[in-house]
Amino acid sequence: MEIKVLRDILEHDGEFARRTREDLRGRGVLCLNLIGAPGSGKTTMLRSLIALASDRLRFGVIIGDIASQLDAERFSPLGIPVVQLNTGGACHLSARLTRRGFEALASNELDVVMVENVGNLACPAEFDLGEDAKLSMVSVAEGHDKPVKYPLLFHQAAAHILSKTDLDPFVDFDRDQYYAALNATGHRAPVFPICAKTGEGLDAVIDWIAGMLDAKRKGREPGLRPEA
Ligand SMILES: Nc1nc2c(ncn2[C@@H]2O[C@H](COP(=O)(O)OP(=O)(O)OP(=O)(O)O)[C@@H](O)[C@H]2O)c(=O)[nH]1
Ligand SMILES: [Mg+2]
Repeated sequence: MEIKVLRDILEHDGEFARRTREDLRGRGVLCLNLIGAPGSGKTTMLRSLIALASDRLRFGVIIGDIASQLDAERFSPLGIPVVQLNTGGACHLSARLTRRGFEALASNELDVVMVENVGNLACPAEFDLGEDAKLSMVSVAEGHDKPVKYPLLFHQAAAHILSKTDLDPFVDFDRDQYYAALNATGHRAPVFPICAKTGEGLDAVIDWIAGMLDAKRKGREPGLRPEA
């Protein structure tokens, strides 16, 4: 019974994801779904990256959290369109809820919508929101073993952000082991080490996003998502 209910929810949610994907394709907007643990640095990176790319790309942001508007408020100085979604307890964004965010952004001329999912490496990976690609984020403070423990996300993601590299000297994160763990998931994606505090590494992420947008607008969408 429980399995049937879950299947119904996922099938129904899939319809919202399909509609969102169609809308975004029609508008030529790229959507990236950023997934990482609580405190891994998602909002900090988005703020720094969007500020740095402001002369190249028009961003909108959808933030998912269980509660509060705190993250959305952090974008106020940037003057970009931001929507805060609260799941009220669910550990991931659903396509149905996220669609409300896309609808709220629809009146803006945008190039890229960044979705910050609810913080964790497990549940959000299970849900298609209609995005073009998922991004994984792990901070060096979390440990190099995360791809081993949460393989689905790392297998699916079209790029991997390794954040808080300024903390490298203070933690025992082993990059070789991180890359080995990533490779074991069968991922086919670039890795971007970044420090959102100093901006180090963000230019490469922006170039990658611009390339993804260009590919989408040229109709090369199927290459954006790894096969299941
Ligand atoms: N040292 C260092 N700290 C960082 C960096 N990026 C973010 N932080 C800090 O990490 C903490 C969490 O950052 P957030 O950006 O709020 O993390 P988040 O992933 O959005 O967190 P949730 O929304 O709660 O899931 C904050 O205190 C940030 O200042 C970084 O590059 N270096
Ligand atoms: Mg956040």
